[in-house]
Amino acid sequence: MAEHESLEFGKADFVLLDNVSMEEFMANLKLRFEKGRIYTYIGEVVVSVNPYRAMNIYGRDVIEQYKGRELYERPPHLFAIADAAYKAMKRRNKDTCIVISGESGAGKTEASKYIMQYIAAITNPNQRAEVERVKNMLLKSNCVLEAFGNAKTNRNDNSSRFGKYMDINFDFKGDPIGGHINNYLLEKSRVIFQQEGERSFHSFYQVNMCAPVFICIVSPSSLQSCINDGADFKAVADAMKVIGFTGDEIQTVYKILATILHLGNLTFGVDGDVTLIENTKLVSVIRELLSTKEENVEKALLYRTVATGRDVIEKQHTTQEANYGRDALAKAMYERLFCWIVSRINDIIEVRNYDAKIHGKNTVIGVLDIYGFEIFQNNSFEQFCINYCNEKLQQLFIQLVLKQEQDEYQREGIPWKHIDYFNNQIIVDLVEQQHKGIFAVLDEACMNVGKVTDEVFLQGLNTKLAKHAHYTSRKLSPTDKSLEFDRDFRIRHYAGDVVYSVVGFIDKNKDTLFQDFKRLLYNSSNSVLKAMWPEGKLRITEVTKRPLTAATLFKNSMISLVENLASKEPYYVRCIKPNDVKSPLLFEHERCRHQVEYLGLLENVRVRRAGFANRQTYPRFLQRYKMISEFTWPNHDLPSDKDAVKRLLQGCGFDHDVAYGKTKVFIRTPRTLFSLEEQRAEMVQRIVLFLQKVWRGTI
Ligand code: AD9
Ligand code: MG
Repeated sequence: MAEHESLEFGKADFVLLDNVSMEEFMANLKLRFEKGRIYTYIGEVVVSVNPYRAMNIYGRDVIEQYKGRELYERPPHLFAIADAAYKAMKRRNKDTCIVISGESGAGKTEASKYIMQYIAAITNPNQRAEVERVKNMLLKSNCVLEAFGNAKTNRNDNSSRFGKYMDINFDFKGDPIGGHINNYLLEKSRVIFQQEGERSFHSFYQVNMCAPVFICIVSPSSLQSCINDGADFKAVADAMKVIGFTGDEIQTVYKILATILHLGNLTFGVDGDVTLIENTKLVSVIRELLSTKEENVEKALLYRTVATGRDVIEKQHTTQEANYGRDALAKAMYERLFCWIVSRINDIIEVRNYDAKIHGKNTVIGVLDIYGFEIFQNNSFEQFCINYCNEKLQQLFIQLVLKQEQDEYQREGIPWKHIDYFNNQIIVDLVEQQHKGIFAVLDEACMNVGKVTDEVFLQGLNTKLAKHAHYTSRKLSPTDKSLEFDRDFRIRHYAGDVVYSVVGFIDKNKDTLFQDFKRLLYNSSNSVLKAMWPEGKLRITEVTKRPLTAATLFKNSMISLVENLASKEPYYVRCIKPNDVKSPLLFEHERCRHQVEYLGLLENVRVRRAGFANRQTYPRFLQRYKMISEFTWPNHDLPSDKDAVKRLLQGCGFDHDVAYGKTKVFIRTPRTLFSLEEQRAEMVQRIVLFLQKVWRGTI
């Protein structure tokens, strides 16, 4: 509890609430939001409410206040959690991670940037050039990744459409010497389709505004936005240069973006039974952008090479197939571009510092900023993956927050008491379980030799999951009004019910890109583009392996992400979105209550409190409270600090409310802590008065 946080701003830590009820929790959250206190603790977890306005709390002066301090010495802040993660890493040589969660628009990405800025600001006191370079790269990479991986959605003007986990590596001095970014499933379908009111990725608008040389054509209505694409274009171009992208590479990036925009305008028609491209001029433009031969572009768009036994034939597309192929090409080129950008950044920021290798110590802080839970008007395969990802993170939170407590009580030799909570493992299993899970049913449907349709997949779900408490569909619940169409199924997620349309699941899962396109891009004379498509080297007869499906790839990447996070010491930021209209003034009670509920924050407080509301090491406890006891002030003569703390608490009559661990004293109820704080404040007051009198000469 921070002394300078007066009650006017509510309780700085929810564990200090008089009663742990939803009403009290919400009243405190609201009061703090209205007073501009957007951060509140639950022990070491930071609860953050998106302020939707610029806050003057991230400057150099504030950073200085948090540097090297303990969590409770200052008002709750992201900087305190960043500092705690940094200190744990440095002092105890531990890998740590900061997991930021919350629904779309709750403030995760902003939080992750402030955390990175803080870490950059407090490290490298000796201004080593190599470390400065690394820090600069890490910060600049955000700007580039956001341009290519974020988009305006109906929930957030700058919504992350990919998951990002960034490791920052530190040397033995605690200075950043490199990093690595893992990216997770980009929502590439956005390249070809956006729901009403939404945009494609920022990068397209930036290049369209600022690189007229490529004659980009985008329908004007989709350009309307409050986002300053012109200024962003410049910032991204500068960032790419600083990071070390070559001129050729940057040009290729623009060319790929332009190609994708042109592909969007390409239409097919029929003449008799021949499929043809209607706007052939565009083919020339695309050819030039891709540095390939004109007839190759046209051929790849209209024909597919297929191997039948030993024969290789060219099969003409129907217009439907041609449309499908064009869209798949646009999506794949963008996804490949995005992954290439990430890998280029990784090449540049990877650990190269020899110091670290000599000293053998290289610790890591990981920062996870992933797409938040989302419910749209239309929810498809992408929302399904995003929401599954959030289920996994919630599961991790449940396990680790409990596990951490358990570990600590065990370590300190204190008995542990179990607290009930909703365990969302059942939903995680519903999605990822082998043979029976939704991903397994989807993969099975995709493997069908005969009819492979979304309906077959839905039938599979209905058969296998008919009795599952968290699954239903129109077929299973025909009278349910929320299930409007036959194609709908509904999942009861930890964060709410989501109706998914089955349409497109099969295609998106198979994620087929005709080999002809891969060959086309590999055969480009632009070496940067060519390098992005190494598999284009294979001849059609050499392509035998069935690639892993999108669902399997995503599932595997989520499982390894969670394993990775679980192997580190985690710190949590739980973000809350106060309203749906981006207002800095509105605290929509029901909206917030729902988030508090599904994030399990109340249970978090209970777990934290049922054990002990507060714990402090013996020396730290003494440092703070020794002035309230004659046995410890100004110094004690007992054999150990632990004995001194015991003597102090017995003297105050609090002995019954505490437990003495090996290195820490555990205080059960917040009242005891309040009381200690009050006695301390009283003593401070008395000392101040005394000193004033001495100073005035009245004593
Ligand atoms: V998503 O899951 O990627 O769609 P996020 O990442 O949770 O979502 P984001 O950080 O992008 O949300 O925040 C949304 C918007 O809220 C930002 O663009 C800011 O306008 C606003 N925001 C969020 N946090 C802060 C803050 N600490 N101070 C001021 C903020 N504005
Ligand atoms: Mg985000």
